[in-house]
Amino acid sequence: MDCIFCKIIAGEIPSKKAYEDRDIFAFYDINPQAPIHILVIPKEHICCIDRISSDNSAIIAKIFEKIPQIAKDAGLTNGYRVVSNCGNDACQSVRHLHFHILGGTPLSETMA
Ligand code: DGP
Repeated sequence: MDCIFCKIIAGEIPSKKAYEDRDIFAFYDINPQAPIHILVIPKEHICCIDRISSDNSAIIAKIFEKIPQIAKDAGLTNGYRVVSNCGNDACQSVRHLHFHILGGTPLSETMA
């Protein structure tokens, strides 16, 4: 499968890792949109939120259990935003489900 995030998980493309366990990988975004910008992804290839189901939702729950720790370890002590783009209208550019953690500065009040 020609998926850039699967290649990052496999170490075929270098990344700055923020967290890893059996099911989850987190790394710093190559094009940061905030002082701290981390992507959290399932190691299993799931294209987007549209493909979350009862078969894989335990991994999504685990991601959200780990996000506070990943944010804290990255120094985000004053809040952060979590975003996931799904599909064309949301400008999802990488079709491997990912959750952006953004913070390190006061963020915009608007989200769209
Ligand atoms: P989205 O637009 O929601 O699909 O976000 C995809 C993000 O992935 C975007 O912010 C840039 C990031 N990205 C794309 N390719 C790479 C890469 O090779 N390395 C890293 N670290 N981030 C990448």
